Amino acid sequence: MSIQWYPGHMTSARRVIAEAMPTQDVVIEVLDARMPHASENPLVTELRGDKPCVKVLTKSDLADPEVTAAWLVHLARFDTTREHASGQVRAIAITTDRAADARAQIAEACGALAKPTRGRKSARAIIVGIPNVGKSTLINTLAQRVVAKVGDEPAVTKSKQLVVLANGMALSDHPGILWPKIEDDDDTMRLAFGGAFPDSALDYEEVALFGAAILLARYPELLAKRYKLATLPDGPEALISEIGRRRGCLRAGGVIDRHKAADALIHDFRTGTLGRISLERPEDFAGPYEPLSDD
Ligand SMILES: Nc1nc2c(ncn2[C@@H]2O[C@H](COP(=O)(O)OP(=O)(O)OP(=O)(O)O)[C@@H](O)[C@H]2O)c(=O)[nH]1
Ligand SMILES: [Mg+2]
Repeated sequence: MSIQWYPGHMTSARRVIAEAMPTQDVVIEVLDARMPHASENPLVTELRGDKPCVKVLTKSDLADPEVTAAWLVHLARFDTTREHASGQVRAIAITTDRAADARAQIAEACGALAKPTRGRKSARAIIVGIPNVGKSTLINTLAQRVVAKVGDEPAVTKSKQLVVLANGMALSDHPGILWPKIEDDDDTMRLAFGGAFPDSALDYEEVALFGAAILLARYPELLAKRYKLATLPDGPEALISEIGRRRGCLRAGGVIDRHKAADALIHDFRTGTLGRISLERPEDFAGPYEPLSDD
């Protein structure tokens, strides 16, 4: 599935981020804890260059805790976006359900990496990432007041927001950015399943079938529990049909409304109603994710 969605404000956001980057002391890159690989934007990697970076795996309340722990170990050992291990990258996992913990972890990680430059007393940090990942929620959590509008759809933030925290750190929030061509189809589908693109840009059924395959393979017990299935359907197509039957997604004549059934599954995943689910594990990846040799 290719996604035809690259709103104009993303082009200007990219320019604004590029212009701001030289004066930043640390980059806060917000990733989706359910898919830290798919949600890592190569454009952010390119724009941040050698700036110290805190990778914040957010929405960890929705992700499988064991898998998140594995990602943190993985990301702590390697800066996955580069060829060489780097001391300039730290990874933490947070959830807005635990705001004080989120504030403490970010303060600690930024404090360790960001040294204020150019005679300033406090550091400057820039918050970047893909759409709908939780950037503005994070800036509000850090500021302990509402400075940025948030919403459960992509492209809520359309322009830069600035805030100075109680500790003096200056933070900027930016619109979510994507990169013009997402090379990997599976990455695109994971991003779609998680809500990084507007629903109008999606083929709901295709996205739900993709998610259903992962859930059947990795979280069958959560599916069985949520949809009260004594035996699991033998494939994604059959699962969507069964969800349609169970949830009463029917059209005239008793025909299953597959679009509605797909919508139900996507909604149950995104809201956490199905349970805590990760779509990716570090061991799913080779290439740049291969352990680096010590020499
Ligand atoms: N469960 C859960 N939801 C979260 C968390 N952080 C953010 N959200 C939700 O994620 C949705 C998107 O949050 P935003 O902060 O608007 O995301 P954003 O990255 O600023 O999005 P854009 O400005 O559109 O790029 C909202 O519905 C938030 O309530 C979290 O830690 N856990
Ligand atoms: Mg926002």
